[in-house]
Amino acid sequence: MSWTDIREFAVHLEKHGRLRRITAPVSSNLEITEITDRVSKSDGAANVALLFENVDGGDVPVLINAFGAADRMASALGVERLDELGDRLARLLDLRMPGTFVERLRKLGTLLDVAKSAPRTVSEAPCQEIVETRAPSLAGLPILKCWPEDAGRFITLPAVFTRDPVTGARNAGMYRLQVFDERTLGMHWQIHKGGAEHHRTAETQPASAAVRPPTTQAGLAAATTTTATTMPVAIALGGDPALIYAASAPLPPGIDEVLFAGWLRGRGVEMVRCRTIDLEVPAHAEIVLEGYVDPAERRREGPFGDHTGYYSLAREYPVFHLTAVTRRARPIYPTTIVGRPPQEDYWLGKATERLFLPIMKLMLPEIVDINMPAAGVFHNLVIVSIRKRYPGQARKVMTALWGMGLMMLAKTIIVVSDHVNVHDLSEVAWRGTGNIDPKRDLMILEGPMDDLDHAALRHRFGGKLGIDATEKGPLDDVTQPWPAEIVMSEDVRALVTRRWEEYGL
Ligand SMILES: Cc1cc2nc3c(=O)[nH]c(=O)nc-3n(C[C@H](O)[C@H](O)[C@H](O)COP(=O)(O)O)c2cc1C
Ligand SMILES: [Mn+2]
Repeated sequence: MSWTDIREFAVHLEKHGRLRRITAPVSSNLEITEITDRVSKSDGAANVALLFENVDGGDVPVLINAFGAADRMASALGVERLDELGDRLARLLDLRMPGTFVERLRKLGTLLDVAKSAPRTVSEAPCQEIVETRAPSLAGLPILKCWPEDAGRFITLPAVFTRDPVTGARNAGMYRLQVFDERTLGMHWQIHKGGAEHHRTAETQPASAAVRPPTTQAGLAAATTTTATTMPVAIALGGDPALIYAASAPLPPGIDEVLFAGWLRGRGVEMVRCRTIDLEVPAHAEIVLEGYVDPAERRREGPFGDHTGYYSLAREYPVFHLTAVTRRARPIYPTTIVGRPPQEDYWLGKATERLFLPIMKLMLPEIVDINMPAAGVFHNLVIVSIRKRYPGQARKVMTALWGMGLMMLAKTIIVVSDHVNVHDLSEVAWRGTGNIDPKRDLMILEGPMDDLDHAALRHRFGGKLGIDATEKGPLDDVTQPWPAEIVMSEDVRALVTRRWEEYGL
């Protein structure tokens, strides 16, 4: 099962009672946040996707919380359980691939390709039913102001497309965008991300080697205040859910999110050339913002109520200038809110956790399972279970994880033994505190920290905590005998089960 676009997915959700339409007039200013926050924090049938049909009296409906539960996130990616994805990826990887980890990853790129996942370029696209190049404007889009102290309105569920100015390799990342005015946006790609890497490369490129500046009249007019070294950027809203997810996924640099989305959905994503810049965007997007970033320009972005549950502070970030809006005749505006967990983004992260588990196992075969609980907002808390075979293995796993892609940003890693259910936080707290001697089992070191970590030693750098909460024994040079865990004998359990009725309980 795969989707062509977000509206097809929305129809599917509605048919299964997982989406509700709200026809009452609502405001994009805080009101949608409060409604969505309540819905996304509720359980079961009350947690539904929301389609607000009358926002600010305009005619662009707002779709939110479409991915905000396990079943909807799975269904967005065409499966019933998120674990199926990991299983699929594990099968893809289990070809007794020779070579180092990096070689295997490279091989992964070709495997995805072989699986007929490659994007196709089309010449006509729903996302270009309307093309506005003369006076492109964000006015009329129901972009949310999410929280009271936000610096303004923010686009929160975009796929931001860039190209490496030297190699031409594509990246698609989900980076929020602050509305400065109707044709200027803050570009919040954090320093560790793909878009920022392309941006750094653009900064070091001489003007002649740089990407082409906008070619339309409007684009050229907008570009006159900049140097020729502009970097084309396209922002897609909507499109196939697998691609929206892929933009949020921490793929290794060089692996194309569009190819990956094609693999997820079992057929290549249809892409179309932008009208004012040299980039391609998903043909089935609802709205596309074409434009460019001048590598030399920065502007204060934020504050923004973030997924940590706190406001991320205002900082200098690059600026996006609009050269065209292309869209459907009657677009839907897809968005999300982030804030104190759990919210919709938790489920996008869960999909990544389940999908990337086999890749982590490929590098660290002792890993059994992993959990990044909602309260840990991804980077604060990672719980991992391992089969321990030699001294120091928990520490090896922690340090390896800290060296693996965006896992470098993990603040706390708790390692437990293979039999521990990492998804049972009560069990993790029980064993994790009972099985450690803090003097022996804690490892504190320093490294790169998440951009949003407000408690770090300094911005983007700080301490990390590893906790070896595995059972200790001779392997760990522990001389005291380790006690057995309390378990009732099988015959008594069977007896009591058999006689349960008799007890009248
Ligand atoms: C709703 C949502 C909003 C996000 N906002 C940002 C953001 O503003 N800046 C950022 O760097 N990452 C943000 N992320 C995380 C990135 O999308 C994620 O790290 C992804 O791996 C980036 O793609 P890349 O690895 O190609 O850079 C957000 C994720 C989600 C789910
Ligand atoms: Mn990427």
